[in-house]
Amino acid sequence: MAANPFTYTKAVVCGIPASLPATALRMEETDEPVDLGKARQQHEDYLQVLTELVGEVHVIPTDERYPDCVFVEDPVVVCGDTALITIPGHESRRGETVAMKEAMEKIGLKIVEMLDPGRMDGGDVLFTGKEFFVGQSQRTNKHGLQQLAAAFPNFPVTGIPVREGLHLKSFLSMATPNHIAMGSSSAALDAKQLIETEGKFKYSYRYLQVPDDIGANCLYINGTIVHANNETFPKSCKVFEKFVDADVKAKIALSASEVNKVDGCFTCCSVLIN
Ligand code: CIR
Repeated sequence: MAANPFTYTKAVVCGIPASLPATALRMEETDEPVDLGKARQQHEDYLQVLTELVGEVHVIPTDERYPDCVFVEDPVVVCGDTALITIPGHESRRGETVAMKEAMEKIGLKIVEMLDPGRMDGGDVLFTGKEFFVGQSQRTNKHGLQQLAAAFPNFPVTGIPVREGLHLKSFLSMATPNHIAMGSSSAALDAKQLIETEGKFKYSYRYLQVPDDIGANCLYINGTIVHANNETFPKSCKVFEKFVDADVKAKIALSASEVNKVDGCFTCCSVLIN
């Protein structure tokens, strides 16, 4: 029997390199520098929560050559027992795939490697448990989408243009097996509309709309939602706090304020494995 897609037994993470504050990629230059100590503390808290929720957490050694290496979601897409090693859309991130492939092999997953000219960041891949939605962004192209469809032939795949924001999951993520958490930007609303027209399982989704796009990025792990806390996105946090659903046993609020400054969020800092 196929595993429940939202039941996880393992996670893969990577620490935060000292090179992140000065050299991680960012869409917009902000005045606010990343506080490395705070970023590492927030990541520790995140790791602790993951360990409590999934049990087994594999840590890829931090690599100073790759300032964005903490964002482990991007060099791989895992579904069931298959790991698709991507070719990340930004050149500076391509070397991250070497350590990721080793980690996936060690865990015993079946490896499929993306081929040129495919490009994909895992942050563009939303798996609903029934089908994939793949952001067509600056980082993920149609060849990447086609190769993902070939790697996971049991699931329908639909492309969603991402015209604003970095990735599809910069404004959408799964809050329960049936709820898609979404932000309130026009990009988020357009994506929802496309899911409602093109999604093969469009009638099975409900939406949890929050005011902030990054505030919509959450994790749903073994019945617990991990979402942005009151300090980072107070209005979105409130929506999660009020949300009640039979599939939600618990909620944990965390801050990812420092990685948020370089366009990172909760989903991007772990790879979850059934
Ligand atoms: C980047 O631009 O690649 C990183 N600074 C942020 C990547 C965030 N990844 C994700 O949301 N999946």
